[in-house]
Amino acid sequence: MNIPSSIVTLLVGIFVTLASLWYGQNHGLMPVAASSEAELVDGLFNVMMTIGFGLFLLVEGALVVAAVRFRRRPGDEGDGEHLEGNIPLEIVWTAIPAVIVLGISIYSFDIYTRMGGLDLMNHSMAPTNAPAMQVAYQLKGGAAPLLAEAKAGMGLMPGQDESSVLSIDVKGLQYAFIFNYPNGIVDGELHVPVDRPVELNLNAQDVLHAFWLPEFRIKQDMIPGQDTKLVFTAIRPGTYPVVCAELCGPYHGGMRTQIIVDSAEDYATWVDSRLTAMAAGDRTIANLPKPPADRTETEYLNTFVEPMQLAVAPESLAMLHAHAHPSN
Ligand SMILES: [Cu+2]
Repeated sequence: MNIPSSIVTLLVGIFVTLASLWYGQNHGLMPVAASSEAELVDGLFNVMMTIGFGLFLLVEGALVVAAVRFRRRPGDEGDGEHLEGNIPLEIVWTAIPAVIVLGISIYSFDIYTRMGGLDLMNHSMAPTNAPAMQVAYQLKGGAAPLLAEAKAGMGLMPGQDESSVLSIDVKGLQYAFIFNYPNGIVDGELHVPVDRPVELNLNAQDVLHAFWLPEFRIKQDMIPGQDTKLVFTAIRPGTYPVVCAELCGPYHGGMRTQIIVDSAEDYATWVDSRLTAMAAGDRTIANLPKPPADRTETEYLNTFVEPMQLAVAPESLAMLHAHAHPSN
């Protein structure tokens, strides 16, 4: 049977296209998408997986076909045919990747903009709490420049209402995240209501940390002396991990907590329960990694750092205690 090669090419093209489109939607590489930002990022990621899988099929397919079809036959001791250059083919395989890369770069910039990545351009941010850094910038540039005031990170999505934003301060320290809510609640876990933009103001107390929400597809450095921020909108109630993604010391691997996405009513109930507990005199920070009952915080933390001949930074403990006894 002799099928014309144009038909074979057409069939291969249809198969590769359909297989790539299917794989782009069914690769199963991402955890659940729990924020509106995650849907945008996944859209971009799926397009890249579609293109990448199509290229994989074409390249590996050509390799397998060539290995079988042009294999050395028994008794064939001759050289291969001499081939040199093919200008139209070279133009095609240069132009196609160029178009793909250009397309992905435009699409990814569009996603970045829609996620609020350019928000810091049109906002005047609260000044950083880093006098040393401001001085450094001012010495160089004279007038206080943009960088000392703007917070790097993701802002509001275009069109989102600034007045609806729930703003939470997050402090990273060896080895915990501490969340300060607007009404004075301090917690070791992040509680947010669903479908409402949340702004996290990130800061580190001791060393570089990175605040990562894998299910929300966002991550931001936490930098001592330089505030950063992340704005996101949770779209799926549930409990998801919060992970430190910057090697920050010997117990870095234990620097995780969770984000609890509640309905608006459940979130209000949680706020009320915490406010009631605080009014009753409970000043402890809930949900921090807990030392066993027979050991103090220092002893507990030292079990992680003693083998490395390191000490717990006294400021870290002071920070915990300052939150535990704000009246002192
Ligand atoms: Cu860390």
